[in-house]
Amino acid sequence: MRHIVLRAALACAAWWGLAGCGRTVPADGELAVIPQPASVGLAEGSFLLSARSPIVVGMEGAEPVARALDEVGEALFGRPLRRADSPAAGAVVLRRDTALAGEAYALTVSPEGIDIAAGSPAGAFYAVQTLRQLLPPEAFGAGDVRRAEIPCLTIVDEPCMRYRGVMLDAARHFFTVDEVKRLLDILALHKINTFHWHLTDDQGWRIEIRKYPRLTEFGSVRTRTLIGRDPGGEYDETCRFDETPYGGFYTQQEIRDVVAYAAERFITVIPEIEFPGHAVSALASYPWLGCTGEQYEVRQTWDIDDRVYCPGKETTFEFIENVLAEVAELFPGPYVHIGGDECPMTYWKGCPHCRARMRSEGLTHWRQLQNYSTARLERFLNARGKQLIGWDEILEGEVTPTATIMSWRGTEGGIRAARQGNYAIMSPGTYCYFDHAQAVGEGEPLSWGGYLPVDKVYAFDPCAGLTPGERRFILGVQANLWTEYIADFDHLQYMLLPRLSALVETAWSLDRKDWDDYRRRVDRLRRLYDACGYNYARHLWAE
Ligand code: TNX
Repeated sequence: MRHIVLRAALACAAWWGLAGCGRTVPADGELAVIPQPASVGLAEGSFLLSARSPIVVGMEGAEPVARALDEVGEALFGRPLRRADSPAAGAVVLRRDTALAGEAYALTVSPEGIDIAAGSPAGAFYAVQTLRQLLPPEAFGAGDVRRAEIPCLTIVDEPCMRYRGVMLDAARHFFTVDEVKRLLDILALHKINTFHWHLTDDQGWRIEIRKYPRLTEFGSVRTRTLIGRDPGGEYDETCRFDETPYGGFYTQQEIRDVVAYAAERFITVIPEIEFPGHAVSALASYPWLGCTGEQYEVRQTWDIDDRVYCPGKETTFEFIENVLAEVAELFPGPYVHIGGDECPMTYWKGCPHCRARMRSEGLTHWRQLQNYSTARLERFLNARGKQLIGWDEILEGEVTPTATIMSWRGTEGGIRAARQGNYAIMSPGTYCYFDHAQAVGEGEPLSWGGYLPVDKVYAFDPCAGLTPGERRFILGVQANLWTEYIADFDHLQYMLLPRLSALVETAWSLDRKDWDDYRRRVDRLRRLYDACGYNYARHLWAE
């Protein structure tokens, strides 16, 4: 193969009249794409992509794809690629092929150029991400190569799951707009199509809500932060705190900016506004939201908190619906996540408003008070054209047939949801919690607990225990980055990579998973990580 490539490359270079001028980066000779494409057919020869290769946008809505190619041009040659109106020799052509499904693509590299046919611009975007992995990784970031060699081939590819997500908890620790954008770049490279943004929690409210300014003026800052492992409720003098006030939030303008940046990468953003639990930052801002009306501080430690919204009072629903109305406006995607996890009912049981609500609604179990609230918020969101997602706790008691379940306490919630006809996203702690340690030993940063090495991530089967009929209800999978112990973006990348590359083979190429082959391919991918300057768990590879 190698000599064929070389011969063709020389022929190509001669054809371009460029032989001998400038630096040419040779192709690797070995194909290594993650996630593994559905079919790869190698052909003889290679194509030399150069700064003179034009892009032909022959598909409506594919401008963002052309801009993604521009980024490739900038990384390789130090400048974007130019546009041409009609296919010419050496061009990269983007065109629609109605025979292909929405996210599917066919990428053909021949000595004459690159042809990208796709069912939609999203498919073409994924073809570009594949292309990036076919280019010599060393060339990325150099910005001064003249030509980059790509082997001739045809790749036909499409994902097996329609939901491929990553969640970022921006509440426990805050990540700037720039960092979120860099995260979105990483997700795009891995063909992730959903970014779940956890925006509120006990330790901080991170999204500007015009109607309730105290949420960000007051609720976005905690006066200090626990350092070290959380003892779970017992906070005595042995606990150490960083006494620096910690805060941050996104303005509505910044949210719009991130949503647009994600859309350019064919990533839908799902906002999460926690209700009725994980709410201390909201209650600290507006004490009337809680059962007792007491003034709280924004939480400074982790773990679960008893202080939750009061679903007995109408004013609580007025508040959360006003918040969700602004949120629904900001995020054009189909989903709004309302949390729903880990909601203790301690305060409800002693609250006259909650008791009155139980009576007036004819509820007999306390958990039904949460079911009542979820159903009410779902009606509100549906009326605004949105669908509700909640963590699997919303299945306790009863759930409406139309809510989507995010299964985190194992896959049981997702299985139960699928059996009763609710859509589900599989994100079990056992395989998808990237806040757990990926290695043991000295030098490993403090993590939440749990051990999730990359081979375990790879082994995840989200459809185990489901009949083919039930599998239809599994929309996909998601990795979760909870950030109690992840305080900066470098550390965040370390926790994410390379585990994300393992998970995406489940989301995109489940039937083609092969651990040994993945190991070979990820070795190539990490050189692209290096070239892009991403931080990852390097020690997982023997040099
Ligand atoms: C459980 S997963 C939580 C989070 C924590 C996480 C730590 C879920 C819905 N709730 O509040 O950050 O565990 O792994």
